[in-house]
Amino acid sequence: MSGTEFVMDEGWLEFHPDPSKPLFMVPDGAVDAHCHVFGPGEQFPYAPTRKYTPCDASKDQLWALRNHLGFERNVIVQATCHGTDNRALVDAVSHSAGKARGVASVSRDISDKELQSLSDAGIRGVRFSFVRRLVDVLPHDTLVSVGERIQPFGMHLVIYVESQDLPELSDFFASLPGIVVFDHMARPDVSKGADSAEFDAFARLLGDNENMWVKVSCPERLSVSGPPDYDDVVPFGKRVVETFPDRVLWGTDWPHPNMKSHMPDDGKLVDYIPKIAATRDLQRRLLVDNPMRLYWPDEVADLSQ
Ligand code: 0GY
Repeated sequence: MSGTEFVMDEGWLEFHPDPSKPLFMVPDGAVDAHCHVFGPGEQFPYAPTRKYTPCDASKDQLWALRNHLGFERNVIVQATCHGTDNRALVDAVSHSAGKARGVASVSRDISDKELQSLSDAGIRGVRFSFVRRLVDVLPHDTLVSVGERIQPFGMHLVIYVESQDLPELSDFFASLPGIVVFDHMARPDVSKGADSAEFDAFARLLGDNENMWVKVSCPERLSVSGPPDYDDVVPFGKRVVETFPDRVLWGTDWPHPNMKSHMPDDGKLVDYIPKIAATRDLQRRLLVDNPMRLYWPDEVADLSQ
């Protein structure tokens, strides 16, 4: 499909052209554990089933951002606009000199051979979205089946869900095998407050299930008070980081798909980190120890010898 021209959706914002240099210096070896590559569409066409057409965001642009922000590694997450065609993701991970791992999207009929080849390429997780505006079918059966089949490959599940759907889905998520990572704190309604019944229920779910991890990412998506401080999201991130310091991850979410209100300055997003992880110890666990354990377990084992 080379030569296909993809036109970014109207109302879409391009990623920040010139993010500020963060004032907060991330610890050595920090991992941006949630970001995407998009296309380029001409080389890696977007899925016919996609709900949006993004702006192209290439691996080289991602590496430039990584270096600018002071990070060392990336976990690149397959976004719904690429469907289950993981070629752009695999291409980026394969050309990262070991500095990136990936989270793919797969269909139920994926073979063990294909899973093995994803694993060989550096894919460590499989993502399912329950966000209704992004997918047509909520993938219950597929998730159970794929969740079981990925375990021998050392992969885990990543789930994108919104808080209003958690009461209905929590028992189901608790029945899943292996590590289960929630994107963006399962998108709480921040206007309700971090001590709301809704967020208490999410904290209880995490407390009851030690296999569950959380990305404390995307204040820019969740905030009502808005940029650059995203103050209303801080109590949510802080609560999760302080209660579950060994099961949290952080990511930029670059290039910020579907952000229509504003486009965040990625440097300011990095400056948000010490507000939710106030000590060097919490920062190191959030940005280095946890993502290394999940995505580069072989290197962590080497270090401890
Ligand atoms: C995100 C957020 C979004 C989109 C996707 O897979 C996706 O298309 O992840 C969103 O629209 O909230 O995680 O980057």
